Amino acid sequence: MSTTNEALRKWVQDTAALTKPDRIHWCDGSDAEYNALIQLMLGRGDLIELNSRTYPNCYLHRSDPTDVARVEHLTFVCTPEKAEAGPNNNWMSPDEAHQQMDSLFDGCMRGRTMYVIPYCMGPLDSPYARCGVEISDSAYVTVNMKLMTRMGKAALQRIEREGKFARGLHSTGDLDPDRRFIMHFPQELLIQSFGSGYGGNALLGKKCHALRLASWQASREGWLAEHMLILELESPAGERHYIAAAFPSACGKTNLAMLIPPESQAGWKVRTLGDDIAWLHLDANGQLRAINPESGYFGVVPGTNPKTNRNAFDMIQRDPIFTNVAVNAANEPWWEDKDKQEPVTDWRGRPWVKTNGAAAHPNSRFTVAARQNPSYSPLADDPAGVPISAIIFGGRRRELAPLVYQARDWRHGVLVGASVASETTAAAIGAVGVTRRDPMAMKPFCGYNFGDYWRHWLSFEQRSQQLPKIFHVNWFRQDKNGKFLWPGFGDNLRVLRWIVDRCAGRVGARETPIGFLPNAGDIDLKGLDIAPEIMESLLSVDPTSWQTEMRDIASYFGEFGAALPAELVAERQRVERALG
Ligand code: OXD
Ligand code: MN
Repeated sequence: MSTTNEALRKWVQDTAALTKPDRIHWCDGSDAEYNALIQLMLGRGDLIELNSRTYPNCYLHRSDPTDVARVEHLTFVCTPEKAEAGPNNNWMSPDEAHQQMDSLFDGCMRGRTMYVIPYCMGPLDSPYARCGVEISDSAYVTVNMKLMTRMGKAALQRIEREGKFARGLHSTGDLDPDRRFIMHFPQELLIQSFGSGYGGNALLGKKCHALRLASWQASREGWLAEHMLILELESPAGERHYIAAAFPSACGKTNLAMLIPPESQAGWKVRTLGDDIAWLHLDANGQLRAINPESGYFGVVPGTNPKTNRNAFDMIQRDPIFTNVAVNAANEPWWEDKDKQEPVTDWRGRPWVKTNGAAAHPNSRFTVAARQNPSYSPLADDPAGVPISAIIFGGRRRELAPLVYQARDWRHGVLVGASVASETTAAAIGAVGVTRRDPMAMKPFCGYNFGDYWRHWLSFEQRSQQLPKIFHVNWFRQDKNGKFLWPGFGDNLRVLRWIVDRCAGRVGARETPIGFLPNAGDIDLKGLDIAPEIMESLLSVDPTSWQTEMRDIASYFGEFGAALPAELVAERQRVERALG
């Protein structure tokens, strides 16, 4: 197999000349190809078959113990000018990065197969979708790309029709952490990733293409590429709203996108359009519409159980690839908080001993096709996407941020998004539980200067009269003893209901300096055992703490110098003044 697209044919040829693989395999995306690759990896020990009676077609991959999460410190944006990448990114000049990567890629595929993986991010027939080609020497990456994207022949046909595609070159190299780099060249629509076989570092359609390159492209073309889930909320009367929500990695996007209403909320339905990435475009009428560029989930496994997320739990009973989970005596995948059983083998394949810490790696993952989700919305395949009523930002914050508040307008909403802070999680290498600014949950994923990115967000105000309403939520408030104040999970529906009621103009609110908060009694607490004083503290705004927060935001914004939009400075000052 080859291609009629001359640029692609030449790139494959040049890449083969550099990396010197033994074989080149053009992926067609068929099930037969997937099954053959699974067999190949089973034969090599790269995959382990799990109990085929209780977990049919499920496999376990153990990654190198040094290669278990995204590596933000080794991820670079390589633009001609440093200011284009901004203080929010590591920067290297394109010349230097190319030189360094060329020497790493030189001969790195000797003895290996080079997979050419054409993929489409978004429904194949959507004008909002974009194609890419990943070249990789990893069969694990290839099968994951089949689950996560529309991969193969049809994507190649679209590339041949349109002539446009992003290029991603990946090699696992020798997995040496000192020779590991994830480079982005936005102006060349090019990604180069070396030395990691793990998720967001290696499945280049996801964070590298659909967020870093796409956010840069979107800023030039007038749309948004965001780290957001997309869900459909249907009321008992059949009214439907579509909500996009941005939370930092491992803060519950998958759980919210697959929410199961508690018994007391009979008749409400949540359907999933996406759990990680949204591409948002204004249509001809000024309505913001969203597509999910992905077609699979790469979700965090620990904590998934029938109580926290029955849909996710059910959808991974067959067909997923598990990465870095533990195994029980019945050769079934096991992870913390799955059930009361004991693991026998930990994520590294060692006999399980309690003193070694978690049996499954805290960032262990499942990869599964989105259609397996019981709450999957067929609208995820609609080329026109869905109309968004509300955008939600949120973070993991023990203190300060109330359960929910609404920005007073779009400009204030941009400030709320730009001010998001959250405690770090195991999704990236580094300390866990440290609060950091993570604007729009895009800190690790924005492919250009945040100052320019916020300006781009602000520009939507001039382009539409009917933008979505913007909200902030915090499911993670704790008391002095570290106990969560809000039950979260299915009960978050109660907050979503207030949000759509606000969008529909059906409910009032209390105006505060930080935005609109629910009036007492406006969040439906039927069937929930929560003390009134807890609700009061979940919905309180302490002006002194918020003044400190506003000063902290000012000092963070200061890092962006002249790139910081004046409107955002003025908006922050307005809120600070209102706090007294
Ligand atoms: C992810 C992440 O894997 O955000 O989605 O790290
Ligand atoms: Mn993510």
